[in-house]
Amino acid sequence: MRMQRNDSHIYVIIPTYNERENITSLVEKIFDLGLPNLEMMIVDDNSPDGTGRIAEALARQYPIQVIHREKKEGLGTAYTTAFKEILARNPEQKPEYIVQMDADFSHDPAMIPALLNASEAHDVVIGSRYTPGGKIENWEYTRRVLSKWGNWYARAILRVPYRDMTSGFKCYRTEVLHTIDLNSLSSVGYNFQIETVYKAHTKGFRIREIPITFTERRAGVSKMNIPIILESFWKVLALRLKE
Ligand SMILES: Nc1nc2c(ncn2[C@@H]2O[C@H](COP(=O)(O)OP(=O)(O)OP(=O)(O)O)[C@@H](O)[C@H]2O)c(=O)[nH]1
Ligand SMILES: [Mg+2]
Repeated sequence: MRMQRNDSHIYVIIPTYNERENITSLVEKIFDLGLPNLEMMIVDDNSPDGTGRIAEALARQYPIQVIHREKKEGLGTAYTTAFKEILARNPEQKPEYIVQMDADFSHDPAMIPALLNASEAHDVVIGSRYTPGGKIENWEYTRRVLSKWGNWYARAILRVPYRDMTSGFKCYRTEVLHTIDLNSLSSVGYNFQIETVYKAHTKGFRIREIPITFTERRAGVSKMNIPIILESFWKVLALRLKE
């Protein structure tokens, strides 16, 4: 770890919807990493399983801010809500690192230091399943094909070199979030990931992929559905046409 990072703040944002089985152990594992100046934001959409209440209990023990939204409004707006909160706290644009990850242990908290290290020389670091060394564990065939196809489609249409545009495990430097227009991010589902990378790319930010092993959720229920897939199909086209 180099000096620069030791005094800068790290935010980890975790959106949750019905993650009761995962949230406590995930939070513990992240704080057990012992990273200096790490703060967490959990954005919970009034999860019927009580994840929001568990998060509040955790916030009494750890430096966590819980943002409660009234109803399920999608992953994309959960992130932009947290991004805006972080930017509002940091009007001078001090160097900060903003990590985003899923609550379901698909993203291994042990990889957070690697994302942060790579962020010293890059503005956006993507934890990538499709970069050499990256892996996917326990994904059924249809999910693999869908993800591969979605990434191929985004790469081809948007003409960018990144292999894993849909990854939800990333680290941004503050400048990126200050520069891209957060109000223009409109995706509800995983297309949000494509949008953020693409906007950072068009602004000329340095983007790097590092390999991760992605593991299918071990508990809880998937929120993947047909509308989310369709959203990505047409929003990628729309992004390209807006150029
Ligand atoms: N606040 C909020 N969080 C959400 C919403 N939808 C999904 N999430 C969270 O976003 C993360 C990714 O969602 P997942 O359900 O894991 O989506 P996925 O990874 O595509 O699908 P599976 O892993 O197969 O379930 C998880 O932490 C979810 O709890 C939402 O509408 N609001
Ligand atoms: Mg998941």
